[in-house]
Amino acid sequence: MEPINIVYTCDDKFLNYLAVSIDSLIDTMGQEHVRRLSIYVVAINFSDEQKKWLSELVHKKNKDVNIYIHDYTLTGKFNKSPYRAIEIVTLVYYLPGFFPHLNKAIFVDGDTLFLDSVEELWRLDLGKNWIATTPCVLDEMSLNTYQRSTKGYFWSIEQTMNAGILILDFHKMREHGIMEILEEWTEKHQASIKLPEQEAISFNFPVRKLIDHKWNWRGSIGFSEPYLSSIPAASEYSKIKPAMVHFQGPLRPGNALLNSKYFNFWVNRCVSLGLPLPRRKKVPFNIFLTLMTQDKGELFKTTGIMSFIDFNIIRLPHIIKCIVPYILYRKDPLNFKFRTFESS
Ligand SMILES: [Mn+2]
Repeated sequence: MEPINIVYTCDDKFLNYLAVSIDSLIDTMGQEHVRRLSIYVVAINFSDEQKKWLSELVHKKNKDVNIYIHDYTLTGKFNKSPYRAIEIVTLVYYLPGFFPHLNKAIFVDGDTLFLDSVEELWRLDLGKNWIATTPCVLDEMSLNTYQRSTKGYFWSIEQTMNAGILILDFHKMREHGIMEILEEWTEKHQASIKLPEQEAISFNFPVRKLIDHKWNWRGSIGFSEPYLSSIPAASEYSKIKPAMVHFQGPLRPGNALLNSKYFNFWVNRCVSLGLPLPRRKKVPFNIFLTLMTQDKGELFKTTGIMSFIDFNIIRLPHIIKCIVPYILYRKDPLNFKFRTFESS
């Protein structure tokens, strides 16, 4: 049977996220396909102890699953960029070189949680494309706002992308010199880049095979790009039954104290792996305001053209309405009910 290759890039500080993602990946595969799983980790600054712990975790779960750890040392590449993790997020360009024997892989971000078997996604036919991605935003309204996050220009929803999950045809990447194209573009534009690898891929390869949103669902707690969209689009998004949940910083289950279904799934897995739960913090008032906003589309479409003061005058009624709930949230964050788009 053909192996199913999953690749992660991760630095030592995110080992808990990586472990939870891999744990959920194996658990959701099912007897029939799990032995096909080969997990590749590009590991930055991992200690020998950490590598041993991760390998043992995988083999304890299933002795037939392979895990390969490829050490990587940061070199200070693209260091004119204000984006601190640029070298880490652009490692995806180099994967075909790191793993010369592989012809195809699914790249997965570490801050993810699988809820369904990735085998289904592995079967997606890329056609003539070297890459498949999920769009970042949901509708034209969100596109207008998203536009302001970059120097480039997106002319369609499909052109935007979120790099939480990518299907990569390594063979085509080598054949078409994709690494060289992306590296050269990033080198040239590093100083003004905002989302390094996403912009490099989006602007150089605007047409890609699309992956269904359920494979990179970012709706847990309303604080991510899908929520810049209109209420109808966000509401449709909320009905998706996720096959993989991608947590969005700064609101990740490892750092924010929030009452949220998928956060709790993550926390439970983290604890079951014997990992200490990170010190999580209560969210500040400004983020609380965003989480409590019902009509996010209306709110966000104005932010780019308004001053900070005008923006807050306009939402003054919302701010006032949130004061008492915030006091309640501060008292008991894990039982505070947020209005989220998570289906129950
Ligand atoms: Mn992520």
